[in-house]
Parts: sequence; structure tokens; C-alpha cells
Amino acid sequence: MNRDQFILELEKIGAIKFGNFTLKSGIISPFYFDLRDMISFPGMLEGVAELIKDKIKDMDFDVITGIPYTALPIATLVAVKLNKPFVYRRKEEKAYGTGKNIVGKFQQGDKCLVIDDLITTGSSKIETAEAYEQEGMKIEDFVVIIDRSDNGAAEMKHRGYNLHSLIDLEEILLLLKKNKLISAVKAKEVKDFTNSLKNYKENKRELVENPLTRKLLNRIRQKRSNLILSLDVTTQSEFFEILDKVGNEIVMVKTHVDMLDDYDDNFAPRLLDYAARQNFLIFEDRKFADIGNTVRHQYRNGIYHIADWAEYVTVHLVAGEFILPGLFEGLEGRGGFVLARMSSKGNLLNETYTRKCFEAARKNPQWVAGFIGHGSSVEDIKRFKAKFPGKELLLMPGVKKEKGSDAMGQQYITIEDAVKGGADCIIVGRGILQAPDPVTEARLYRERGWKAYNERISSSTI
Ligand code: 5BU
Repeated sequence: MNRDQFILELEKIGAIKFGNFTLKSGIISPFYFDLRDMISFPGMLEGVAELIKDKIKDMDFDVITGIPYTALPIATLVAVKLNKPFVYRRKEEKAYGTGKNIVGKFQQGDKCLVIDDLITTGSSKIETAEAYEQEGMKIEDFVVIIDRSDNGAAEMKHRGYNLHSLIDLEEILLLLKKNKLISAVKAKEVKDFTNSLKNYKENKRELVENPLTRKLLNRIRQKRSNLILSLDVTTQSEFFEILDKVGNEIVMVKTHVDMLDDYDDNFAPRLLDYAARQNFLIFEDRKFADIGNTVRHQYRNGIYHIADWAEYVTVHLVAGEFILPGLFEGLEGRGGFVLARMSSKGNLLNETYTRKCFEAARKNPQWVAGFIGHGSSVEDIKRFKAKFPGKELLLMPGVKKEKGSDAMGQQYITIEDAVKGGADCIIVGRGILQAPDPVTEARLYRERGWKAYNERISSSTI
């Protein structure tokens, strides 16, 4: 069975429908593909398995999976034909028995090829990849029978995966038109629909340029520094003594104002004065995490009045995305860095949580200037950053000259690995503060961070 025959068979069994269909996203589509019934037509199942087999013959993988339910029997057949092991992931989480959510045998580090029937937005593919990655498998390639999206392959590439499709929408429309199975008017309606979806997405992406992202980026360039000093000391005299000497080296100072034993009303004006003279920005690492109403008061009231003096604060999205308007609504020139990953050992921010942070940021781009993240290697950080929804910056703590850890769970990667992977700023505390001469040390971090940053910028687009 060739591709054209397969498409015509799909039409014959009613798998290609035209009308008005409400998609999962709520959008009304003038067409719909439903490949579920294919399993009752052995000739088609055999035919599509052969087409997939041909498509993947030069790809490198150890195991095959299909996304439940429609793709399961198809992927099983392909695995048998290629004599490759097959695994699948339960759709419903298992809370008893072995607790294993992936069924079948595989080795850590195995490369898994994922087969699915369709791609619309790619979200179920990403979810699958993350679940398998969490179990120690590597996912690089996805194969779908039909790409019905407007730019599925580009979306997947943006998130660090390759998408291969047997057939795309254009091909189906052309063939059906040629065989007089669809009118030219209907074909145009379908094409107009996908084009409008594409324009809508592109317009949305334009909006993602947050003014606070731009402000930090401009300051990095102007100051030729991507070093953020985490000034974690407990008295104002230490704080300002160090800042006085190091302020010229840094693009931003990061504070934990509630660490100061002797905080008083002089702190903020003094800090603002230094920021103006030494041209750095201010970031209070308060890690807000509560409901909107509570964080609004914690941020704007209390003894610290953080919103009055810190351009940026860190935000956990554990309580949901409404924390963002809770914090920033009605304020000018204030924004957040969302904690998408943390540097500490055993932290509970898993891949799914990270993806949900990106989704929330995509919906609230005006309040998210960047993400805080970390990674175990250059490659790991690259994959993480590839999934950012827009042009947000990546700020990375847990950075030192040497890889290592402390006694309380902090993990460090090197300046070069952080920046090569995609960190736009490095956040350094004890690496500088505990050095015999913090000023010389800050200069060293600045130089190495800046060199790595320029090397990355000149060699790629991340
Ligand atoms: P260090 O002395 O360079 O380990 O300090 C790192 C700082 O960054 C410290 O203030 C932490 O509170 C902060 N931090 C972090 O280390 N890891 C994270 O994931 C986040 C913040 Br979020």
C-alpha cells in the first residue's frame, strides 16, 4: 500500500471528516481525523506499519513505544516487524502493585522511538517524552501518521525533539481534491483555518517580549557583565562594604532581605543609591509561593515593602498561575523570575512541573521576565532552555569555579557549563563571598561568565 492508497482508504473508512469539531483547546475546526477504527481493517494496519517501518529504517533507537490508545496496536506491529522491544506507558497512574507506570523491559539510557497517530499541538508528545525521560530513557524522535498541525515539526524542534510525519494535511487535501472527494471550497476553508491558527500563534509570540526581560538584557550588554551577586550576608555593614567594592562588576544584585539582623528603613534608600551610581539592577530572591491576595501584601506591605525597591522577585508557581497577577497587577516596571528548576539536591520540581511553569508563563508573558533553572550538564540545560515559551532569560544559581556541592544540598556546576548550556546570567554567592578577596574573585567570575556568554552568542542562537 503506498501513501496515496492509504489516504484513500482512510477516507473510505470515515477516518477523515469535514464539519465543525470542537478540539481539546476549545477551538472549532472544520476537519477532524479519527484513526481509531483502523484496527478493524487488517490490510490498513499492515499497510501503515510498513510505511512507518520504511520511514524509520535509518533512525537510531533501542525500543519502540506508542501513545495510548490509538497508536498502541500500530506501534506494536512496527516493533514486531523490526524485531525491537516494545514498551508502553499507562494512561492512568498506577497507585498500587509494583507502582510502575511504564510496562515492558528497558535499560537506563535506552533510546526510545515514539509513535503516535496524529499531532495537533504536540502537548501529549511532550508529556510522554518527559515521563519516559524521568524513567531514564532518552527520547529524540517522534513519528506520527498525520501531521494536522500548522507547524508541528517546528514546535517540537523548539522543544528539543524531532518530528517525522508520514502524511501532512496539504497532501491529504490535494489527493482528495484530485479524486473529487472534497470540493475546492472546502479545501480552501481548511487551509484558511490552519493559516489563521498560525497567524494567531505568531502574534502571540510577538507579545512575549517582556519589557523587564529587555531591561535586563540591555543592562547585561551595556555593562558587559552577566554576573549576579547573591549578597547573602547578615548585617548591613557587611552588605554595603562588599557592594561598594563589587557593584561595578555586576549586572544585578540579588538580596535575601530577611537575612539581615539589622534591617531598618535606611536599607532600601541606600541600596537604591548604590544601584543608581554603580548601574546595577535589584532582585529580591523572596520566592513568593502563596495565594494571590497573600503574596500581594507580602510583596507590597510589611516591613520590607519589597515592591518599592526590587525590580525583580522570584516566584514559585506551586499555588498556580494566579500568583502572578496577585503580585504584579497594577505595578509598573516590576516582574518575576519563575522557579522552573532548582539547584538543590532532591528538589521536588519535576519535568511536568517545569512544563507547567512554562505554560503559565506563556499565558502571562507580561509578568515573567525569566526563569530560574539549573541542570546536570550542558546538554541537559540546552534541552531545558529550548522549551522556554518565549524570549525569557535563564538565570542560574548553583554556580562555582568547580563542580561540587555543599553540606546542605546545594549543587554546583561550573561557570562555563552554565553559560554554554544557555544561562544568560550566573548567580554567585559563596563562590565570591567566601573567597580571600571577594573583589578579585568577582572580577574573575565576571570575566569568565562574559567570555562564555560571548562565545555562545557568536556560535549559536540560544
Ligand atoms: P551560593 O552561595 O552561590 O550557593 O548561593 C546561591 C544563592 O542562590 C542563594 O541565595 C540561594 O538562596 C539562591 N538559589 C539557589 O541556590 N538555588 C536555587 O535553585 C534558587 C536560588 Br531558586
